[in-house]
Amino acid sequence: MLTASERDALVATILHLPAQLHALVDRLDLEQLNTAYISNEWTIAQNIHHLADTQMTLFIRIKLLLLEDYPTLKPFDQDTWVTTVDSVGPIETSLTILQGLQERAATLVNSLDLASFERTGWHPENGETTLEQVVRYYARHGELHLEQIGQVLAAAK
Ligand code: NI
Repeated sequence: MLTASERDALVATILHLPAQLHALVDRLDLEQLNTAYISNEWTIAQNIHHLADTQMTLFIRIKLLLLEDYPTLKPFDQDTWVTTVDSVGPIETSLTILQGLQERAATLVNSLDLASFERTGWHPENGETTLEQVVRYYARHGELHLEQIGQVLAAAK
């Protein structure tokens, strides 16, 4: 079972993401944000819009797992989601979403008793999924894209 200190670490990681993102991208101009410096990889702007899409989806999965009995966790196609018009505009929209969302997710996760993390649902591609797995991925997914944005920035130099 998840421990209280593991829960605390996940909450800290979740809370920390918006400031880490701002530190990476605040000084970049539109061209830097929208240039694919690594071929076949997303631009920094696409990474940020994708982060907002995915964190919203994962947040809803956390709520479903917490509040419903064995919910189905609907998959989504991340590659088509970054192609719609809302995902190619200024990144401030998605940074604002992430600022509020990470805070709400941290508040929610921090409030959960440890037994709640064993609640389960069904993901059509991944199979049986626990709340702990979704929360761990919620925290880790932010870190993965901080790393990916860092790699794009390194390639831009
Ligand atoms: Ni991702």
